[in-house]
Amino acid sequence: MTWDQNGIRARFCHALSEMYKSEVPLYGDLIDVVWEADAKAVENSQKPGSSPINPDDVLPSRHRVERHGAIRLGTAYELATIRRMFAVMGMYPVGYYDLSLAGFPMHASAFRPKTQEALEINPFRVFTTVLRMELLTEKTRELAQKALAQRNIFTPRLLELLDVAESQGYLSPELSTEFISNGLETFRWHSKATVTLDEYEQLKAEHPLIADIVSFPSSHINHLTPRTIDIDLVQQLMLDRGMPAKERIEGPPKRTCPILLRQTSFKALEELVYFKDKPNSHVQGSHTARFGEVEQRGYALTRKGRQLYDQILEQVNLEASVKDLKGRDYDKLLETSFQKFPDSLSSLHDLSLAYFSYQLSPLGERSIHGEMKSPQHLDAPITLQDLLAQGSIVYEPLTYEDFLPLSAGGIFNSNLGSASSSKSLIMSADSDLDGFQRHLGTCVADEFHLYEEMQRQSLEVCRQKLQLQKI
Ligand code: OOG
Ligand code: NI
Repeated sequence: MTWDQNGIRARFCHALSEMYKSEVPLYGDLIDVVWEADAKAVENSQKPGSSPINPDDVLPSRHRVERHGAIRLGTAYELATIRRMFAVMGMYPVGYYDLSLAGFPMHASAFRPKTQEALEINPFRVFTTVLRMELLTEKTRELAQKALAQRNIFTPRLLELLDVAESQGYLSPELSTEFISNGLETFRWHSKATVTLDEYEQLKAEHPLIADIVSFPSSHINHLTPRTIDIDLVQQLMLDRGMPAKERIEGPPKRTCPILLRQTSFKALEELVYFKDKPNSHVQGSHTARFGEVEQRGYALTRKGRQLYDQILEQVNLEASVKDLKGRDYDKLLETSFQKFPDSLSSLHDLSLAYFSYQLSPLGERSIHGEMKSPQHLDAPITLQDLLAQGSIVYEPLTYEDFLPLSAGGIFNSNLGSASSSKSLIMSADSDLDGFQRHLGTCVADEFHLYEEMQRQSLEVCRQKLQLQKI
């Protein structure tokens, strides 16, 4: 029996996309806009003087199916169980995100595939936050605990299937199909709240996200984000079509060599909600939770690159707040400040600011087939620099597969209602990786380590092909 975790992940991602399209029609419109923008970007790139984009890199590849989603959980049980569920689809927790830094009583990890092959097939990732009960006031904590204890966001059949998958090590095709349909229920929107309107208001007054996490019977997916190759074009098309787009794109400025992640979104929808009232009756109210988002992914930065990025961004934000710069003025400052960040492939490589994958060039390939004198015959040890200078090895940047929720704080915030009243409690909190991992039941992987391994392995393949002792 072949155990096709990549296939289940791809099918699940597709099914989720179909479900979300029916729940949030504007998401379907956004997908159309992304298709149009990508096709235009490819067309523009064929014009003289532009650097051409190979349509094969965009059209049939991972870009088309690539999505990330976000869910918010309430308890350790929910976190540990979602870990088991994602593991069936070959998705594992990578990175720890302390959201108290932005005033949210939550911390998070991203579940995603870890290997290059799995990412190539379908890089579906889900940013998963969990509430930090200890950061709530006592009254709200009690209310949250009571409401969360009464729900199970997983169907009984899903829990059985997790046991089967874990005990036999795979799911048959029939069970995989059942797994997908049951799994979707965890992410589905429900307009019937599990709390009263008063309780909802109390939760919301402390922080709107607490109300979003605690008040419903599932952990509804709050956005599902497609990837584009030209986010500036998508932003323009969204505005042209009168979609309720955010004013500016979050993340680094537009560059020749894109780095990390740029994101924009359209505003959260106001949804009709039926709150609990007297037995068997409901009162109507509303909730804003779900929004549309689009992203453009750039290169993965090394720790050194990330430090430089954070440092520049911090200076920008400081200066912007002193001078009260917003919108275009902020973007201008961002652009000029980021001129300090090298913007050519060779400088990013030579200064170890980004991660790369190495490959033999056609020249390098010929050398191993004996058509050229192969480098191992040289006496002196060969360095990577030598091989690059000879042209035997070439490199391409690794894509950033993770998140920037704090730089996308604008997105988080633009989609929330009123500000928090317990911010001071949250703002003074320490991060709690240990607590997160304890609740998760496993360690989170270090994202820098994963990229470094990919880089190292690609070089190792080159070394073996060239039959060198060492590079
Ligand atoms: C998670 C937001 C994080 C992103 O793209 O940075 C995220 C949330 O709103 O729950 O999806
Ligand atoms: Ni997102």
